[in-house]
Amino acid sequence: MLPLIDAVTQEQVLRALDNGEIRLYYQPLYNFKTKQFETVEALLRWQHPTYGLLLPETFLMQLDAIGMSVIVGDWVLKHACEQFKAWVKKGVSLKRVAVNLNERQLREGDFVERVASFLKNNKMHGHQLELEITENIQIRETDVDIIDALTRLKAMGVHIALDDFGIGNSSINHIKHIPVDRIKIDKSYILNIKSQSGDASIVQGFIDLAKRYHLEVVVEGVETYPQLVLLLLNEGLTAQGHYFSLAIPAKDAGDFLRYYQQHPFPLIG
Ligand code: G
Ligand code: MN
Repeated sequence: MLPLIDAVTQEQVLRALDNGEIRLYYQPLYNFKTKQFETVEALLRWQHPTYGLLLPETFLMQLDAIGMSVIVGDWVLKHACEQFKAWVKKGVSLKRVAVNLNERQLREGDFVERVASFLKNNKMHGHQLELEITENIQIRETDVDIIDALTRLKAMGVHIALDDFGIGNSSINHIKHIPVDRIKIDKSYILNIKSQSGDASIVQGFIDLAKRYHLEVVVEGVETYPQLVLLLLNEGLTAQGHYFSLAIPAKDAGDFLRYYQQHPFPLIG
């Protein structure tokens, strides 16, 4: 586990956004059915002058504590949409860009309108954006405002993914009352898979469950060929992980996508 960074001020965060220390990396997701990288997930990184390259888990709580999570969340949405548009303009064939949401963003009264304006400003269709909701955002059936916002987003064509599936205590409940398009099985399950371990059957159980609810499945954290073999046994999955690509800067992600539009991804070797 990385150390959490010390107290950070609003000014420092604004400056870091401004001077490019806080930036987006992108990780492509491979669809086994179409054999294409159809989605990229935008992932926040902070190239910190003192601490080096920081992953979001080391600073998101700090942002939240100083009331900056909505500002940074909106910044991510805006930049991911702009990047998507720039790729499309350059002829990269990409179905959608995925963005991680935080709970406060989702609870803002005008969130749906803000998403609509980011889409409009970048001439994007709703279906070209995926919003990932993490399992640790507790959404109850009584959270009518959130469920209403998600329902309106879905009506705009926006895809909704349930991130970190399986590690929260409400995974199954969530897929029952949130309008979800796909689940992303948490990487901890796949990282632990060794032959015949219980985790392989848990992953299979999640896949079967998703099928019953007609949801797409993304398996996260695929790093090795043996992990991939398990996934090849199921049809139509999408996979994400270091086996395919790390999260990489936008320029590299564009090159990667363009290359694999023309060449099959070598699943073996
Ligand atoms: O919670 P979420 O699924 O959005 O987290 C994505 C994080 O997981 C990113 O920081 C990304 O770099 C990391 N990640 C992506 N693929 C892999 C992988 O194959 N192995 C490991 N250990 N981490 C990964
Ligand atoms: Mn995610």
